Amino acid sequence: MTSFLWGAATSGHQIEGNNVHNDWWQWEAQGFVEGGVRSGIATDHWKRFREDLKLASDLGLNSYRFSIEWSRIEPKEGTWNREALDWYRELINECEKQKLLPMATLHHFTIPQWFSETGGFAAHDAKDKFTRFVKHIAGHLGSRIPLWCTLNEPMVYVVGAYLGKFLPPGRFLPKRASAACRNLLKAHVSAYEMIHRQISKREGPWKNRPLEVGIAHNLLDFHPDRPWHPIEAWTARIFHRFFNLSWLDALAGRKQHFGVLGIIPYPKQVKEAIGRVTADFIGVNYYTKAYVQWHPLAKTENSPSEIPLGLTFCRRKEPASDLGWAIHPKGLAKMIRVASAYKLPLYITENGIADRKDHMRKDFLKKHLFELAKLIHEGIDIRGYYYWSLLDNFEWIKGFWPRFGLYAVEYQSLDRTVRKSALYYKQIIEAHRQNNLSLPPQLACFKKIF
Ligand code: IFM
Repeated sequence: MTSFLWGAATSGHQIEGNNVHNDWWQWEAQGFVEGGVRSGIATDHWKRFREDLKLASDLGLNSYRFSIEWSRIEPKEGTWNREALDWYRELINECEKQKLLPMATLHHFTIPQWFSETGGFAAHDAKDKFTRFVKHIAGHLGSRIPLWCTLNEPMVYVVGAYLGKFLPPGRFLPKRASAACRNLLKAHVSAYEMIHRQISKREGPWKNRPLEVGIAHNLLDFHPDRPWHPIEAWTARIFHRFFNLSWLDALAGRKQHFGVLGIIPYPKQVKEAIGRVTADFIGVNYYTKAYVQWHPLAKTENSPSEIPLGLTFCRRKEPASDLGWAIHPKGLAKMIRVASAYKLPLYITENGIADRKDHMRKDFLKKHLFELAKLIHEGIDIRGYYYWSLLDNFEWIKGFWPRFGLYAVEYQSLDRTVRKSALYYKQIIEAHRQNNLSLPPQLACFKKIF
């Protein structure tokens, strides 16, 4: 019997600290993060990972999603760092000890500085360099990792790096955006094959579980800001197709459409992805909705000035997180339905809220998990839920102020304190377990708590 995976997710650069060999480290030094903040030692997870995994297990979690930082493993091109590999080996040992099934992500926004200097994922040989790293990891650590995300949020990555300027290199370069989409798909397909090829012998507590490789894909529920406005209505549909569907179609072996007419040139098809399915599951990262705005002259924080379009993530008076992202649980159900049309198993690889005071998180969890329970009850094959994030962490261009954690981190002392909402999450997990429910969990179990 496969039990439902209850997890929390993190990423290397956001928690480990001292990732001095990646592009973010350089970008932070150039002052691109709000207030000139730098990731520094972050949450010092590099030293405290044992304590942190124990905290995860204290909440009753049975899985942990983390990323393997390429720049630590290969700080210079072709130089493999043994110590870093050993650290990840220890992390996996600790997962096993704490009974947390590991889900590893191989690219979570950061890239080694040397790779960025050769063009990163916009360069034609990106796939080969990434695959070399994947081979190294799969060969050395793979036998004990049953679940893999080759890429985290490839569309957020491309938009942030080459259109929206919130990830390095942070320039408006539509041709590179197009090339990066294509190369990321090539890299994914190659990593997908490499992991399956390289890991023949499985070991550890999950050795009998099928090896599953997918991506963690961010889906946004797009709406026109003014429903009557024909350009906004049309653009919302185009963005849905570009941002949400293009990767799902590509993973399903369908025709790829990584372009937007008049903005992002359509790249050539990646032949090796056509006519075959290159994912064993789809990971859904869901947070909020996005209102598309057409304003030929105005410039907003979220709108690159080069195009007359902007995005906002909530309307005035709409309940929203500290980051101003609308709380919209129905959107989770909607996006799961979109992904489920591709007939692959699903994991909710991220869902969470920035809520420093912890006064919205409990309700957020309750409403999103209720939507999830209904869909599982309907028969949609959803195999796990990972809350973002286990700990407060470095929220990229925003710095440390957004607080997503089940555990609050006090950045002076680095003390971790459990949030009340995390105890609520624990209660849900316990109730689910006590009812001894196999998948799909019965709604009754959730109703007891709701
Ligand atoms: O912190 C990020 C994470 O790195 C990717 N998904 C969204 C999270 C919240 O913004």
